This record gives sequence, structure tokens and C-alpha cells, in this order.
Amino acid sequence: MVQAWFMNKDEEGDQREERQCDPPRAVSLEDLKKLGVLYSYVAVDDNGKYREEGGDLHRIKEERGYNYEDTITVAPDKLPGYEEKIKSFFEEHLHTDEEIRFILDGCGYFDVRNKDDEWIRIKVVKGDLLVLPAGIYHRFTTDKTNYICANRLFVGEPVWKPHNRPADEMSARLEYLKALSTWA
Ligand code: KMT
Ligand code: NI
Repeated sequence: MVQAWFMNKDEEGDQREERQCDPPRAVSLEDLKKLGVLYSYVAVDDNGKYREEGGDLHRIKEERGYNYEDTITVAPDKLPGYEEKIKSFFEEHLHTDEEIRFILDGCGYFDVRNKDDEWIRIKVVKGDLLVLPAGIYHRFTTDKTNYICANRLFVGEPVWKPHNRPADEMSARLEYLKALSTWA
């Protein structure tokens, strides 16, 4: 099951640490849902294989209209411009569309802002399918293994562009905030 927790307010130190607040405060899937963050588990075997036709992923793709898919591997020797990319993934940003990641191998952390602008850290591992809504402020980092491999899904032609905070006047942000006020 996916794990999520409130982060330590101290932003110093290695971003790849767990950075749990003290004492630890867990965040439930229910709480994530109220932020518009959706989670599903899809079984992936030791060879990175998962069921396509008739499987859970297939159903989710149909339901949500995800018709684009590619694979990204974030590792020093696999991702061109690794240092730059790792930096930009960890800049607080939003997108005009959902950010959908299906983790095939390795592990990492997606940090999302809650209603009170606090950071919640979501640990993702193999089999986790995470959907961040358009307009949510977030960031990503690997853990200390410096390795994650994930499929990126999208509806139509992918738009990966991050809009760094502040992006408060963007319609994606305004619409997200409007929806957020109805979920809590
Ligand atoms: C992103 O946009 O932050 C990423 O693609 C990170 C790697 S996917 C787990
Ligand atoms: Ni992003």
C-alpha cells in the first residue's frame, strides 16, 4: 500500500531522505483523494511485466481516456541531463494536465501541497499508479538509490511543461482550487 506522510518543515539537507515530521503523521489515501490525488495498485511481476488486456491498468486507461504512454528511467546513467532534470523535477511546479505515473521499478517521492500549503510526501514503488490533478503544486525526487522507472500516461499529445510556483493566476490553478473547495 502506498505510504504518505507530512514532511518535516525543515527543508535543509538531502531531498532524498524520508523527511518525516516529528512525531510522524501519516496521510491516508482518503486524505489524498480530497486533494484530487488518485492512487491505484497494479500488480507488476519481477520481470516488470503486468497484465494488459483485461487488467486493471487497461480498465483505468479506458475509463480516463489515457491513450498515450511512454517510459522514463531516472538514473544517473540512463537519463540524459540527469543533474539538471533532477533539479527541475524538485522545483515546486504545476501542470495544465494530470501527471500520471505508473511505477515499474525503483522508488521515489512525489511531494504535494495540501489545502494548508503543507508538504505531503508520497512514497511510490513498483505497482503504484499515481495521478496528480492538473493545477496541484508538487515536486518529485528519487530516494537514495537514485533509480526509478515509470510509465507516463496522458490523454492525447503529451504536455510535460512544468510551471514553477508562483503560477497562481493560471486557469489550471484556479480550477484546481475551485474543485478542492468542494472535496474537503
Ligand atoms: C516528473 O515529471 O516529475 C517525472 O517524470 C519524474 C519521474 S517519473 C517517477
Ligand atoms: Ni510535475
